[in-house]
Amino acid sequence: MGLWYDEVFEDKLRLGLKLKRTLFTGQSDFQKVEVVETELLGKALLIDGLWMTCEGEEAPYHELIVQPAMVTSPTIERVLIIGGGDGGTAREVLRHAEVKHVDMVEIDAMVIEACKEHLPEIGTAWDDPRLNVMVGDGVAYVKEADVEPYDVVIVDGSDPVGPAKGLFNESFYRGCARLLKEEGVFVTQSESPRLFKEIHLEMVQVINTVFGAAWPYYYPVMIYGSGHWSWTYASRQTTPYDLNDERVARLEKDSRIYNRGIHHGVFALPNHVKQELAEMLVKRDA
Ligand code: SPD
Repeated sequence: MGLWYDEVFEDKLRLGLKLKRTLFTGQSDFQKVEVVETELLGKALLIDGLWMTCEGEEAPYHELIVQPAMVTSPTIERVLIIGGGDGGTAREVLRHAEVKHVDMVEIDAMVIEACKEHLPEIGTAWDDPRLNVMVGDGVAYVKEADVEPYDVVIVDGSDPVGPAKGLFNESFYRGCARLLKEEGVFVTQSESPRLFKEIHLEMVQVINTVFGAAWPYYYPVMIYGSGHWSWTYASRQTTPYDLNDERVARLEKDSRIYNRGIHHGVFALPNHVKQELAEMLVKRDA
């Protein structure tokens, strides 16, 4: 049988991958951090026993959390990333030459160090001079930071347990809105619409309340529970349909997943979600 690593969902479902070997295990002040090598999906990061990212399935997650916001925000000079300690989100943001400055606030230095050492294939932009990495609490940052507003704010956190719990409530989203330009774009990972449907829909509802509009979008990510993952896009003035054609054309050339068709496709909603969003009065134009 060999050695397997299973993420277990409430003692009801397991998401397991067969391991080749363990590369790193550490206990930080916040959480257990592990890097393993799997048979199927290459090297992978786990936090508190939950799959966070892996070489073989990181592209759909990182391209999709970043690019819909980056091709629609009118300007993309200043970007804030909360979380993102593996470096994949920063890498995707920094593909755009228009980006001048990225602040990244990751709570756990051990995640950054373990990923720099063992997952350099994911975080390929650590040395980019436009990237400013701060080890600190993203919740406090969005509440207190006295900085110029950002064009794009991206929340690339873990699940709503442990230190990431504070990234899932109205007060946190209000902090993100405070730091965002009026026409800027906010995006967060928003859990599985199948396995964690209630959490997902509640997030969309609260984000809609804060920004006045919210667009959940979906794409498969095999390494996360149910394989059906979501992100939620929000803006006070911009919509996911305000595409900058030049940016899309540049990205399409060397993205693994992202292209114009995918961009439109991910925002298509199943009927039951449309109905649930309408009942929650989430403003939608498609
Ligand atoms: N269930 C896991 C959700 C993880 C979302 N963030 C992953 C971090 C990848 N940069």
